[in-house]
Amino acid sequence: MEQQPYRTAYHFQPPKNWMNGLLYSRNHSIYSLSTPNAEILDINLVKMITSATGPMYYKGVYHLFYQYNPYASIWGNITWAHSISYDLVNWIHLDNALSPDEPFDINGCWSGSTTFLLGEKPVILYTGSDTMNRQVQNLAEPKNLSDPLLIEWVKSSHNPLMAPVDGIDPKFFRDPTTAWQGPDGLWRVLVGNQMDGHGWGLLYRSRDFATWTRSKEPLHSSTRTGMWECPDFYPVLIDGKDGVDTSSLDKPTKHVLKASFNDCDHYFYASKTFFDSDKKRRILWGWILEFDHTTDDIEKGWSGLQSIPRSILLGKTGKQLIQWPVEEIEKQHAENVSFKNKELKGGSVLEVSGITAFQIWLYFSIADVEVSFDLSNLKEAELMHPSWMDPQLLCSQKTASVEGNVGPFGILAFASKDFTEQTTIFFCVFRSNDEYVVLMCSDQSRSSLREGLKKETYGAST
Ligand code: DQQ
Repeated sequence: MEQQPYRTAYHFQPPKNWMNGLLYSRNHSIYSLSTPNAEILDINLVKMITSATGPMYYKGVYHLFYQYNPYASIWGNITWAHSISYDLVNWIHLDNALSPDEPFDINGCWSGSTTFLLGEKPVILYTGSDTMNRQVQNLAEPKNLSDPLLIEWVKSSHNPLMAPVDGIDPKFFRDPTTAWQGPDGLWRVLVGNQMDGHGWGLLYRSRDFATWTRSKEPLHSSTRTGMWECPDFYPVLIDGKDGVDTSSLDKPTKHVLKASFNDCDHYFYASKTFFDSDKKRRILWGWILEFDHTTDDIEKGWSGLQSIPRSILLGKTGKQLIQWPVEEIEKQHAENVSFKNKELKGGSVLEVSGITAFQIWLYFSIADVEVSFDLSNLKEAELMHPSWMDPQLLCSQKTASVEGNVGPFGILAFASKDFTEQTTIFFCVFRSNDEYVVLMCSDQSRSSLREGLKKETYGAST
């Protein structure tokens, strides 16, 4: 491990090789299912990046399936790897659940989702890249339902269940969501697509989960998006913190529609949620695009991380989602370093000592930072210009080094001694009407001196 200082301590990682997964969302839209053709509120939520593929909870066990290359630390030979956990922190790696070995998936078992059918039977819907490199949707079922580890999976003899016909481009037809059941008893699923140069969430319906018919209208499409990868569609309680099952009909909910667009993305890519029926929460996983130059990845022997799983719920305004690390993470806290009442003058830096070198040497460990800033000059906050609608853009313009009236202030993580390398998480406060708006940015532009790496700036506002 001394040779691998950047392997993580409790972010999920396979022991070696490439992983991509299931989680990011550039654009979370929320709408109410009670309205037919409901109005979509684009809220450009927290921006993230990840690729998990079908997480779920079954008979006391958390399952994480993810996109995996069993042979190398670069993308290829895509397989559904399978790990299980009892606490979402410590993981046991099992045999791969799905390998590309049938005509309908011989070129890869790509992303998909799990769904619980009646009687709590979990099934997998996934995209296969077939003998002609066409993307098709397939079904797999557990061999032995009484095995809580669900080690063996059997591919359906009906595969493929959905093929790219009627004008669907076979290169842009993938990543089925968790299916949900409507009041009419029909199952529905979304499949990501690109048609006429923009992104779509194609809707399919089925009575028996084997025969699927494409609906005339997509659930949603947007000319502002490219191919929809790893769409996710799920309800969130309007009033309350509990998560709800994807097919839930009996509670007042709004629905979240998320898709990932590969031309640009944020903290996690290809994110995916699942409903934890034990603790009644909805948990979101994301693939953190952790990769170096290909030669470096091959040398280090691994690439890709999962985000820390986080509970997701609707914020008080009803327009934003709130995410928070699952409570299990807090139980991992060991050393505690705290201080109070430190005054920070403009341009000054306060070093937090006592949590770094030793741990970093052993593992690339986590420091959970809880910090409150008391601002004496809030009244001086700059007026927010009406054109500053996109927090992502604003963060890249108002970088950590652009001085404002209130901010930037925040945290310099992984800073080198001379500050030439640092990852900055910073805040700026603005006024808009009679309210304060807080802009939160994560600025990777100085994270590494190495050229040619992805160094993004992400942003969100409250
Ligand atoms: N990766 C998968 C695709 C998906 C993309 C292939 C998301 O199914 O669209 O590994 O990262």
